Amino acid sequence: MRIHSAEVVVTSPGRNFVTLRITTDDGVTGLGDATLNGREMAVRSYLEDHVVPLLLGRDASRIEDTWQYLYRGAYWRRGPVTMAAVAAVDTALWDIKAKCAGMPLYQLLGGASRTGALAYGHASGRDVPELLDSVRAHLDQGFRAIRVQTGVPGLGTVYGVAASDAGDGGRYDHEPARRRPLPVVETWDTPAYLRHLPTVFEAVRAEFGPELPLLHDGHHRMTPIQAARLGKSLEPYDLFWLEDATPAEDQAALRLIRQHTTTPLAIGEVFNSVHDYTTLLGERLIDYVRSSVTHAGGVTAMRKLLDLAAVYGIRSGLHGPTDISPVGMAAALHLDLAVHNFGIQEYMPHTPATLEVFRTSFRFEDGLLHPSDTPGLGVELDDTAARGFPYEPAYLPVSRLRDGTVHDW
Ligand code: EZ4
Ligand code: CO
Repeated sequence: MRIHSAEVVVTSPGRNFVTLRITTDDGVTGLGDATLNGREMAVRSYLEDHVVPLLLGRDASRIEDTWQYLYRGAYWRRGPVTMAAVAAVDTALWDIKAKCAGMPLYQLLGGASRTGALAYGHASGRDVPELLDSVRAHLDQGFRAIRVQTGVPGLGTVYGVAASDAGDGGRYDHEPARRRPLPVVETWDTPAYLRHLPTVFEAVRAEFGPELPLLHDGHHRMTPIQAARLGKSLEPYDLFWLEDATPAEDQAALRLIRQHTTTPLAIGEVFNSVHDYTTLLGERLIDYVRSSVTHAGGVTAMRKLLDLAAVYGIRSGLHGPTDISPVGMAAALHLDLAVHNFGIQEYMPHTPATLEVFRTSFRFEDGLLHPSDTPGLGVELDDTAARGFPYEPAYLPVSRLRDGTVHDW
């Protein structure tokens, strides 16, 4: 079974997605997600100009060999653009292999280890009353674990907080509301955030009790000692995890945080290689691995990363924002179901327009996600619908401190 063709589809049903479709000479198709928020066209070029020509005529069944060929063969290895491209090829080939086997992908990964993947939803509010309403709305939607983000007194728009409660329980999805060809600038103040956040968690625990798993994303804003202090001050509220407390590329920073707090730590959504994790895993400096199939080199690489994490008792918490396409989400769900060291899965439901383009079969029931038993990944792309949503340049925001200094967003 040879690869007959491969094409890149860029579509923007409310936000941009990059998808690779590989077709074999006997007409089997596979999809892979290559979406890199704000750098979509770089991945499209990498695939179209440098990868697709290498794929034509290759044996579609040789997934590991193709991964190594694209990774080692380029000489210039790692990096988000390269690894999103490699991920898309790898995921599409797994989709093809599972379709040919007539099985859902999770069966090829060892079969189900659980009935479904515990998902967490994104509650947010500009203030505490709005946040509590949003938590309630998410519980009503069936979520059994909740990420908590709020505005900070004195600051305007803050990461993770819905700009308005548009009758949907404060759904956070910053990009579609704020699309423009230049990044917007947000003002940030870490001391104000550190003073405020423990009072938010105190209010949420007082309202919803001790059992509900609560998560929080620090989104790379703190220094190690600030993160250590936040972890300590949140200990009474028993977080499921504190995510991205410090900029992720400084693995050694986690040593300092770990010395001071028992709040569980999660990191890795911006990582693209197992090599980004070696200190973190080997020294047990984190509790959850946050990478996505889309950005970390595909199903093949993510499986290896999770198996290495398992050696150290570290669990998965795969990245699942709306800028992971339904194809990337489905790939995550097959791994979530199969690996022993599953922890939790982030889940931001995609918009109806996105689900018109990507026909999914995964389901969300009683707080758990299941990839379905459709052979392959269980997602198909509707080309006609995709063509109705052309690419629009859109960027993530940029942070500046009150004195104008560029900060981590
Ligand atoms: O900001 O995916 O935990 N989730 C996150 C996301 C990221 C976006 C960046 O494209 O941090 O909301
Ligand atoms: Co995050």
